[in-house]
Amino acid sequence: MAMKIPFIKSKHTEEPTENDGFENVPDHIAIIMDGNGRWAQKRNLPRIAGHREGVKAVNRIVEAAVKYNVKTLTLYAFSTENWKRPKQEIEFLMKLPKEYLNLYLPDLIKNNVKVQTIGDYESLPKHTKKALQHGIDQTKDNDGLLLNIALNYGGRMEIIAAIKQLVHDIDESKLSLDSLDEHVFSKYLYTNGLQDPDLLIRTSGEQRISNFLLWQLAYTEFWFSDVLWPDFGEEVFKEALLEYQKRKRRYGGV
Ligand code: V0D
Repeated sequence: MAMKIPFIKSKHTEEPTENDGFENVPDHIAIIMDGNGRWAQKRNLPRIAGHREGVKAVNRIVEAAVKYNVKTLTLYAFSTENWKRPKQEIEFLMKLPKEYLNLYLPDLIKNNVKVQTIGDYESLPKHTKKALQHGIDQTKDNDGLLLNIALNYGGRMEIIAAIKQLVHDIDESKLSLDSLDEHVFSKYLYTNGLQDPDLLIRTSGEQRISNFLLWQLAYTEFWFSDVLWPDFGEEVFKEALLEYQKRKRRYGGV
């Protein structure tokens, strides 16, 4: 018989955290937050209105992830391909980390959430880096949910960057080619130290991985939803958890 786990203690607050009896919650969930533009289009609003609404959905899912005791949440916020978008849209997007943190940093701190980023951080605008650095600094000692924001991230680029560093280390005799294996290679990725995602969620009906976490998704369960990201919330998130639980049960018996 499967055991119900009605309460999970949150380390920070010492308050028991309700998790609705979910067992086998994925430790690491990655999400491709798609459908913001379509959400806006349907309402005759500019695309940026969809992005802004998407920020609220991020907050809902962070809160749900805390509640269900997820350890790591990796959100695909901006891809290396997104630089091809109109300049005005990019400028708006680059202000969203600050907008998000202005609204929600106190909640993140209260909920013991640690903010981190993966991707090419250096080529972001200065003001974006400043906002991110503030969020990272303010939450660096937290040990609850890891909120991992993929920003200026591309999976192929990540692998190339890893290989460059790896070859450099071989040149400097810090690494021998003989010792190279999957475990060693993964240390050169942005996700160094993180476990691979257990579950990938993509919203808005598209069923592709779009250059997200190419190496890390090798054994990940995929779950797709037609719901547009700005409409995403705890209810749909729970559906994904339930489906994940079912799949695990099926394979667990074999
Ligand atoms: C736009 C939908 C939160 C996807 C969500 C460009 C695209 C809203 C953040 C964020 C974005 C949260 C915490 C943090 C840094 C960023 C965010 C971007 C876009 C980057 F520490 N939403 N969000 N960042 N969108």
